[in-house]
Amino acid sequence: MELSYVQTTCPYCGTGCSFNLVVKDGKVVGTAPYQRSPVNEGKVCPKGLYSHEFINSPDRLTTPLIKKDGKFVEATWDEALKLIAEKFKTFKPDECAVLSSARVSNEDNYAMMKFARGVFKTRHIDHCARLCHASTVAGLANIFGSGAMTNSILDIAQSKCVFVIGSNTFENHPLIGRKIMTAKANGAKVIYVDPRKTPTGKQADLFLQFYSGTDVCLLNGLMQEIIKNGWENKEFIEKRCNGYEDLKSEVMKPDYSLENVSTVTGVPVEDLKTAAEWYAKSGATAILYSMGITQHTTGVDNVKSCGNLQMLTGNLGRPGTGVNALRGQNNVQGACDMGALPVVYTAYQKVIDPAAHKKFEDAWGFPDGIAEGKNGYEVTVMMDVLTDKPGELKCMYIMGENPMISDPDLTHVEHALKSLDFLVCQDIFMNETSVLADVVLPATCFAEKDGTQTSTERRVQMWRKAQDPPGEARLDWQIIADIAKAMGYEKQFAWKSAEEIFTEMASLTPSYAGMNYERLNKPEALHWPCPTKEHPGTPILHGEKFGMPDGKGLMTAISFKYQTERPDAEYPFLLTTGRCIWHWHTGTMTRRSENLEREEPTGWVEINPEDAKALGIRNGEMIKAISRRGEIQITARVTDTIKKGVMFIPFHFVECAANMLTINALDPIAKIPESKACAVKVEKIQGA
Ligand SMILES: Nc1nc2c(c(=O)[nH]1)N[C@H]1C(S)=C(S)[C@@H](COP(=O)(O)OP(=O)(O)OC[C@H]3O[C@@H](n4cnc5c(=O)[nH]c(N)nc54)[C@H](O)[C@@H]3O)O[C@H]1N2
Ligand SMILES: Nc1nc2c(c(=O)[nH]1)N[C@H]1C(S)=C(S)[C@@H](COP(=O)(O)OP(=O)(O)OC[C@H]3O[C@@H](n4cnc5c(=O)[nH]c(N)nc54)[C@H](O)[C@@H]3O)O[C@H]1N2
Ligand code: SF4
Ligand SMILES: [Mo]
Repeated sequence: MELSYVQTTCPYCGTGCSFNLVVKDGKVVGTAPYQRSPVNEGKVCPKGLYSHEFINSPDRLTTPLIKKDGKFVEATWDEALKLIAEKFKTFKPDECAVLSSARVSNEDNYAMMKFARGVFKTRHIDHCARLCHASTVAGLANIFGSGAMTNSILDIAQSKCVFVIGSNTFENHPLIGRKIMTAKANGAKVIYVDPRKTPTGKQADLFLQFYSGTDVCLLNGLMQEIIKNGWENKEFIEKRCNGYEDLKSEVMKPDYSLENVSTVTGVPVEDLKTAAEWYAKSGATAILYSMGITQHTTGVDNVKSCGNLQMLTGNLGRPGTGVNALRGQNNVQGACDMGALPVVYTAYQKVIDPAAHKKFEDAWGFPDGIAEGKNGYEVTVMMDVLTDKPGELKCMYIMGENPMISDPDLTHVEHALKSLDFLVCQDIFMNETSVLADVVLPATCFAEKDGTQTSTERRVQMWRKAQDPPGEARLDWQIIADIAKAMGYEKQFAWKSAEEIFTEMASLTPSYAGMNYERLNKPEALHWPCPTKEHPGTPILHGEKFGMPDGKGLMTAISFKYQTERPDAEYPFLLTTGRCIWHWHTGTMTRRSENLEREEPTGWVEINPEDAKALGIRNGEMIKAISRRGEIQITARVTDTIKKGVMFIPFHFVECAANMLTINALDPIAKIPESKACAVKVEKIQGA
């Protein structure tokens, strides 16, 4: 039988690799290399390689499901749409909240944003970027005027010193990890800062193993050492930055002497000295960071500190430098760009700006107006409002998110979601959240649709349809449009294709204005900002000036603060959480992939051998991990890759869900939860 090949973009991480889907008899049966993408040059990681395995899983949702007497029964689209439209119409505007999705296309997110603001007329729209890079979006916008990765993936290979902090690049952005190795092969030094010696750490020339939550202390210490030695880039600071004196007066405090920093972080003084010297003197140092920096109550502070260090050493706006915030989900950059956030329309046009509000109101022409130009609630705040202010939020429409595994303190999330009057979930699989829904809607996955997604380096790339959806499943944007039409908004949702949505979106979105499907349909695609049809796109930001009103970057004094919950006599260990290479978040896709599930069939807790010995715990033993929020049973993995006093649990596994333990403490500005630091104890299971 003949095989056909459909080029597409990976549905997993923000690296944005391309590959071919192999199609036989109208069904996707495998993946094959696509050599011409400059991002991954035909290579993929295991998730990309096996991304065909979940597509035709027998568990795919194939018809709408309506809950009757506590049980889901199959329904027709007509029944489901009628019920949803009738119910949705009964709520007042701000009683509804929407979770959009970093898993779906730009077109799907734009449709959901328009639905939230124009049909629900609610201010409350957000998505998982809140749990992820909310600190980056807020922090970098504040100091550079733009909240995105400054340089491109290819550019990392040109770096002379790669400083990786709080990113396990080799497991979580493996094809970016490959660029680090290219830089290393060309003579770059790699410095790795993490509580765990991960596969990324194993490739480093210098590994600073430190306590979770002490990032600002460490970064301020490096800055003090740089200034003491006169290694700062005076010309860059003078010409391109404001705030140097503020920054200097903070980091030169005795608190950040290398001796003090060593005590707080647990890193030897000599290693801190070497790091500062390599960093400042390389000529082109790139910072790569991800969740180890952002997921803290000090997330915005941590992000700004990374910016401070790069401004101090003049490592911005040139090849091989930059503040490279590695975005996580395949389209989290795009979902933010599309305005699936409570404070902005597309391209970060503020909802509180009357001109922006009017622009969208006029363009969309809703007969009865769009949501007031006021900020809405973040995902994490929605959950708190649901439990703390009964009756304020009553209805939720969730597309492609699974907060019942991914949000902090799951007991709290369960209370929150159960208090809703009406919940609609739209997904490709039944998940831990949709079991709580009143109606579940079957969506199409990446292999069944055309559309665009925007990778971490702001590169906008295409998805291409390779097979028909299973059963009655519909396109995400189509479902949103069907609901809108059933509620009386025919004209505003009359799109016939994803391309039509893109055209409408681009006309309202300055950084995408010069893009269209024809221009994107090339191996290298385009990086935003791309303001005109002639513009070649922008791989590196901040070349000559920053996006601030006076064009200057803002250095800020950041003082070190500990995390909300520190270990104590009762809960003596620091718990951090994260990922492994084989699995994706809440496991809906990777746990349905035979080859991936076989590698890691369940979760574990990493414990340092000295701690394990003191507790009498053996490698492979089932134990209890307990926090003030809850407890789980989980297998102990005794390993010297983790720092003494720290424990690590991957959050992918429902049977030992890390988020039963995590704390719902939020960064005051970004409202991101502190997923990377709370206090726990572990116990042997009696009789085991
Ligand atoms: N295989 C796989 N890849 C993924 C994902 C996945 O689920 N699976 N998810 C994607 C998504 S959405 C995201 S956001 C990215 C996340 O990518 P990463 O940020 O790389 O992922 P994490 O494992 O959450 O955390 C990174 C590292 O932070 C370290 N860390 C813990 N606490 C601290 C701290 O206080 N400070 C510092 N500096 N480091 C600390 C952890 O030990 C871990 O090695 O990955 C993306 N890629
Ligand atoms: N403890 C702890 N918790 C964390 C983190 C951590 O490091 N530690 N990391 C946080 C981070 S960075 C993130 S990004 C979040 C991720 O959290 P989530 O976004 O909740 O996790 P996913 O598993 O990616 O869930 C996405 C859902 O989308 C569905 N889906 C996939 N494709 C499609 C599609 O095309 N259409 C539709 N409609 N649905 C689709 C999937 O089946 C799945 O149910 O988790 C956060 N939670
Ligand atoms: S590195 Fe990311 S984008 Fe590339 S194949 Fe792996 S999961 Fe997909
Ligand atoms: Mo993420």
